[in-house]
Amino acid sequence: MCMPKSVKEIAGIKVDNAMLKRAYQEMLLIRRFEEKAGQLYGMGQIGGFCHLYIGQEAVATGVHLALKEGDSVITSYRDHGAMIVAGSDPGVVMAELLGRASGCSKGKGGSMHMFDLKRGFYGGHGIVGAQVPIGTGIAFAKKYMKKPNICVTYFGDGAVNQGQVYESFNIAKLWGLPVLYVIENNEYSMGTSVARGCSTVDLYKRGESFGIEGRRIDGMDFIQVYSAAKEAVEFVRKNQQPLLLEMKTYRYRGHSMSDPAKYRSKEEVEEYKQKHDPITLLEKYLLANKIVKQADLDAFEKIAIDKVKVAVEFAQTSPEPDESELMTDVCV
Ligand SMILES: Cc1ncc(C[n+]2csc(CCOP(=O)(O)OP(=O)(O)O)c2C)c(N)n1
Ligand SMILES: [Mg+2]
Repeated sequence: MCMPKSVKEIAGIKVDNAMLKRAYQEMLLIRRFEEKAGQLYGMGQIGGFCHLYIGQEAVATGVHLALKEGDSVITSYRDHGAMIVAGSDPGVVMAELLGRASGCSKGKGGSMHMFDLKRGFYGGHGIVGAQVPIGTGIAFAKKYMKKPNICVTYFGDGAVNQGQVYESFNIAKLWGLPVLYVIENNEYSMGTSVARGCSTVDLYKRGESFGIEGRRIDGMDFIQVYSAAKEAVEFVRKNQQPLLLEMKTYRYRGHSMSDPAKYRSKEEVEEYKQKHDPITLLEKYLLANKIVKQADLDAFEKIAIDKVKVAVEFAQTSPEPDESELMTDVCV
């Protein structure tokens, strides 16, 4: 069958030009948003913890674009990117960071506790690995209610050594739950490299003894991420079985905003930025395949910057939560 010119087949998965352009814009928006968040943190406008997603944009973007209406997502505290690509208003995300009442968690959750249930986003979890059984439970709910949906459950290379991850794997396989586990292997768990903290470093094999298949993907390359995610999401949905993807990625900034950065060299970070940056890689692909012109890229840049500006203005002009909210929405 002849494919329309704007649709390319990559490893059996069709990726159209509109999707590629959208992905580029989503990643750019996350990057500019996170850069601004880092700046505002430095100015003292954001309190508490703040874990930036810079460098990892292709993962949340590629996986999200492979989902369909009604699917759910749950992740760790490094959650701003997943919120933005889920379609949450960047203003509401920024307001949460600034602790304002108009934030997605009414300004009381902050960076680590973003939620947007309307868009199937279940957080934002500060306890390493805690989202894994919850995501598995969400997948159980989909199955129990006979919904044609799945739950994507992200966790880091540091979370792979937590016991609750393996309890979840067991139940997910035993009960045939529609959960896609995505390990975001950004090479470090705070200041501990995968090699220092993990007895086995092929993290995609961690589900094997439970009968869960796994694949390792270049998480810096949007097209690879999207293609793998599309295939995986359809497998999980159709077969009602869990699956594991290990996304090899990298974070450019510190673990959080207070990071002495003594555990890796400047050269290592620079190498990723120069050779593997997800936005630059897709940009080169778009230009080389004449999907966009430089003028389009300039326009995308302006759109992203303007959206972040509007988000910041919204956040900064929103009031802080009222004192009467001090004991609401919290477990006491
Ligand atoms: C159960 C638990 N242990 C320790 C911590 C402290 N802690 C916060 S983040 C983190 C590192 C997790 O690394 P990883 O899973 O690789 O995620 P990344 O930060 O790289 O996204 C640790 C140990 C915690 N929050 N929860
Ligand atoms: Mg990590």
